[in-house]
Amino acid sequence: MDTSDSRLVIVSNRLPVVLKKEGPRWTASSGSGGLVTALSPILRKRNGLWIGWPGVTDRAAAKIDPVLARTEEGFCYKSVALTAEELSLYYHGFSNEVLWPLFHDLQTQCNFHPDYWQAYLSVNAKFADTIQENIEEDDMLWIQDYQLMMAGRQLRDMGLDQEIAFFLHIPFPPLDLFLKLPWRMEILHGLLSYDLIGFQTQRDLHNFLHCVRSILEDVEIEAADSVHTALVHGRKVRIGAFPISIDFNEFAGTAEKPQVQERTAEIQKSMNTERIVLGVDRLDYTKGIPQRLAAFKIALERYPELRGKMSLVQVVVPSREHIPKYRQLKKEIERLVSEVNGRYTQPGWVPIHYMFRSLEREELLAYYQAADIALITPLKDGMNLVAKEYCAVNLSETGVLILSEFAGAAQQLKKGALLVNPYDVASVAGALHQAYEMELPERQRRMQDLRREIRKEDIFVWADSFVKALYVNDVAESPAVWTQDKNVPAGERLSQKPFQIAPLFGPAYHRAAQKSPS
Ligand code: ADQ
Repeated sequence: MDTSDSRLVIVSNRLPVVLKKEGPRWTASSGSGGLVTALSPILRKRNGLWIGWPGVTDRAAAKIDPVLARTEEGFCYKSVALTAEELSLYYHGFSNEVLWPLFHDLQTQCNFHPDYWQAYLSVNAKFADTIQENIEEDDMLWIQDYQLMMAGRQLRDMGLDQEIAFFLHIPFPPLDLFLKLPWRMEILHGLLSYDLIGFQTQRDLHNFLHCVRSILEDVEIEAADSVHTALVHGRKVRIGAFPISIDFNEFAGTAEKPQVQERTAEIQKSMNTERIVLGVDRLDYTKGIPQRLAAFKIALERYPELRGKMSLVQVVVPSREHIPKYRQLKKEIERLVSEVNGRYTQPGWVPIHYMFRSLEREELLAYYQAADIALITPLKDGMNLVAKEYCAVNLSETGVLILSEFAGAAQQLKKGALLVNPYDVASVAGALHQAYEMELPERQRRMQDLRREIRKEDIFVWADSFVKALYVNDVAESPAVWTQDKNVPAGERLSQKPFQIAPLFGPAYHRAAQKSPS
């Protein structure tokens, strides 16, 4: 089949549109963000379609479709209506209380409620229904992220044989953690229903292959340099690492604007400190904010020369506050901030400036630019775009990036960044001191290196390489993707030896799981 002209259909939990109600009328405008920026040109070229939940519950959603049809993107949107209950169990429940913590290695934060799984399946089926109703014969499908891992399986059960790709934006956990998931077999079978599976990093890819080899029978894996192949009952599933990135030129260009430059200078002046350290995160326990504050406190304790000279600006974007764990986290952050400030504030100098709100885009870029040091220390992160955005905006090329080794971005940025273990708060404090003392030539060399790397592998390279891998159905012709170490032969990078846990998963178990997902 010649697929070169096929239409591309993107499916994600949320549509990238901002809906507003003015009186009785709804209006829709295009959302911002890396994904929509990267995919819009491809969707326009391929006369594409984007399917997802519009962000309002089902009663309003009925009125949304005509509004979505009127947006001027050059491609179409189609909404999937969800009830408040579905949203609560599938999105807040299974997606954010089971998959999110487990896939970020934080198993103790999981709530494996059985009702969540049923809701996850039925909402994935709802997405599959909408896809089936709107898809045409030669369409290519690209499904996004952890909320929709079972949609492919449900589409196959409906008899759909189109090419379907899936990209996981969050990490894939190691075997020992994945085994804790009560629905591990179903999820693996679900993922293997896709034709192409993309992960953020080589580590996630290896974790997935290790789980497949250890848990499933009858799946053969052929390792290759870029995209690997799993043979699943005669079907070929291509699996690769495609690290997502940012629109480097757009970030750097916006940072050059006079109003951003002016605001940068204002921020620098108002902080009244020699070095500004910046942390920017959504409120989330995966971002390691309390550990970061503890590290900053240790830095002030151990290196008294930093007092009065180095301030931390911590921006936290409100998120998921209806979940008790997130409310507790907010309280913990506020307690730590006031403890450090209570102890070290001096006339005219404050150690931590804390903001709990979302910033306008240009304001955010001014903070990036004003910062001498970015302190980005998630306990685990799929990629972490903030790290890349900070570097793109650092036009002076004098900033220092301190980055968690558990952020996906660390694999690409390890040469220029100071990598830290976020749990080792004393060594994070040491890295802060090292960044404070670092001479200009070293800072420049590192930042130039970081910016070169990010410019070279921007969001368009990511989207293009993934879409090409989807359209070029031959592994040998698939575009090369970034790999951890190109000098190590693929066969050696991937352990060929399966980890044997077969007694746990005998034939009866496999037969039962194959019958799932209901
Ligand atoms: P997120 O968990 O949302 O994304 P991240 O990659 O850091 O994490 O992206 C956050 C985005 O929010 C950035 O683009 C940033 O500019 C924006 N932002 C941050 N602070 C802001 C503020 N105060 N005001 C306004 N905007 C702000 C998920 C995964 C990540 C993965 C991405 C992309 O969890 O690991 O990198 O998807 O695949």
